[in-house]
Amino acid sequence: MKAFRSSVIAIAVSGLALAFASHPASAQTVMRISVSTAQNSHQGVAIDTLAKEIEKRTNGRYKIQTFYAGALGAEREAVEAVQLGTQELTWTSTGPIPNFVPEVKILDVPFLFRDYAHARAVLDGPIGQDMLKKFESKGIKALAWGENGFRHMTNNKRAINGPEDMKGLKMRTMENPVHIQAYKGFGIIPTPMAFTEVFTALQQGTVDGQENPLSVITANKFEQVQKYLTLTGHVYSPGVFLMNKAAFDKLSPADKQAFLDAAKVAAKANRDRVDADEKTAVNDLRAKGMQVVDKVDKTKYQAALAPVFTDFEKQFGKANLDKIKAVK
Ligand code: EAX
Repeated sequence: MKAFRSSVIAIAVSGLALAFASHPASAQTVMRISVSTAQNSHQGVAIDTLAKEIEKRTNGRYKIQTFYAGALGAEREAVEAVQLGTQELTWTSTGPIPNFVPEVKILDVPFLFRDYAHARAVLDGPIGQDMLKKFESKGIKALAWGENGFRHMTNNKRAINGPEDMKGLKMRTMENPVHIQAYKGFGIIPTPMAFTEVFTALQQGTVDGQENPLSVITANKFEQVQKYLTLTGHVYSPGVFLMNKAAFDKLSPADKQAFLDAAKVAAKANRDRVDADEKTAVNDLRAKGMQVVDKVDKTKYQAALAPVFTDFEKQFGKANLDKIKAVK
């Protein structure tokens, strides 16, 4: 019985060896991708869809392992790892990107985009597509723009009914110089920190508040540690699918196309989930006890940033800002 079993195993093993020897192309390459929020979120949908589409389009020759909630590190570490090639792929917000690709900074300017349709048109059009190319000289292949969403203010101190109510609030911000400069303009005390530390910082009162899109607020259950939400929509937060450039360059032309096509499908799924979250999140957060200010006069918030905008026009060029604003 024992002898029989081992000969069956021996046949199976030699059959397997033969299969690999005669079809070397059937060997599987495993790659890793990460996001900073939970799997059940627009970011989880983004990388789950990318993994599924790449596997499908390469007949399983590429297997993408997915990691959620900063399991491989926060966004900045993930971008560094992709640049070094210790991790092949990541989905990140543009929070940490200015430190790697300064040209992308302009997208983080507050009140630059009117609405989701405008932001998506800019990113999918020549301006956004040219920007994706800027990653290449930094050792990164940007596969496609994804989406994080329009950011809103939450805090534990008071309802924000106008820009004056933000004065003196200690708010966690992304490690993004454009955001930090703008939020100082609001009178906020910015405390940059990695996303993976935010929930605990809010819980322990290290900061009074934070700002993030509805999709991020709900996926991370910030309603458990934040009382007030105001729908300021003060800045659009892009997402982007990144890959180590050397790993991308090693792909065959057909596989390169498969990865790029997969990223397009994943970006659409990512945006569709943001759209779905936008429809349900406010009711959901109210039901869970958050006090939500949803009537917001955005012109007041913009006016509060007038001196900052003067500086942004110098930094980025008024013509460049106008070019983005003019996209229909
Ligand atoms: O997952 O760091 C942040 O606030 C970003 O929005 C991040 O993508 C959240």
